[in-house]
Amino acid sequence: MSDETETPESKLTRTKQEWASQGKFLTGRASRPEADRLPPGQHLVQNWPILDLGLRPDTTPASFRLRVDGAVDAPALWDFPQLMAQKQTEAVSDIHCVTTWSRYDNRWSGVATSDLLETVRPKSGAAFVVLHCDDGYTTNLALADFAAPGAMLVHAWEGRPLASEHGGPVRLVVPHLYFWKSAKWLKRIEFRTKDEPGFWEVRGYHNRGDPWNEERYSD
Ligand SMILES: Nc1nc2c(c(=O)[nH]1)N[C@H]1C(S)=C(S)[C@@H](COP(=O)(O)O)O[C@H]1N2
Ligand SMILES: [Mo]
Repeated sequence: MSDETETPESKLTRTKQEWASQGKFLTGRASRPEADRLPPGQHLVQNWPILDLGLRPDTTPASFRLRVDGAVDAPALWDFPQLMAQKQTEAVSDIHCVTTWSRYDNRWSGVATSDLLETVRPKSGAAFVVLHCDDGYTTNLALADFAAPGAMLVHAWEGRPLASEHGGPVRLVVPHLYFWKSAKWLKRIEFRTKDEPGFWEVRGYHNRGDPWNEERYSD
């Protein structure tokens, strides 16, 4: 995984693309978060695995810049102190990775996406968000999913600065969707009127990624 140097078309990427074409891990059972905390086909882990393309950017709090642009009335460009000066939120949520591991009770600190939206004010036609990252990774979300309760720009985990291998200084966390939607090393949030599939979404992974509906792969 991430302990070897990998390009985006690495072995891991090819393997995960094969899983998508085979429908690997699908149980065919749907559920709801109110009924089952653990989504179908998932198993619990106690550690926190590292999953990414293996291109570990060296972004630091000093070099961090976050651009928020596209279909918004008030575009923003924040450095790390400016992000820390926004209204801060703490929340606890679970992680569900499409490779079948889930991790409960992660305590995040950062900026709620709902508060970001009040600051940048998406235009009426804005309906999608594309997250751009320092390793070249992208992922897309419907604006409603980006804005959902619990979604936040995270800079700390369990009260400590978010480690670089987990996407620090700043990553997105969208707890109600598979974790590939939770962009690490966030550098740009682009609001759009039209959708634009990201890195895994063009490689056979589902456009939305609801774990309780097993939206692992596109059909
Ligand atoms: N920038 C970036 N964000 C990313 C990825 C990536 O490769 N690059 N991988 C995604 C995937 S597939 C998962 S499962 C989670 C893993 O986050 P973690 O390494 O903190 O567990 O990050 C997501 N966000
Ligand atoms: Mo993943």
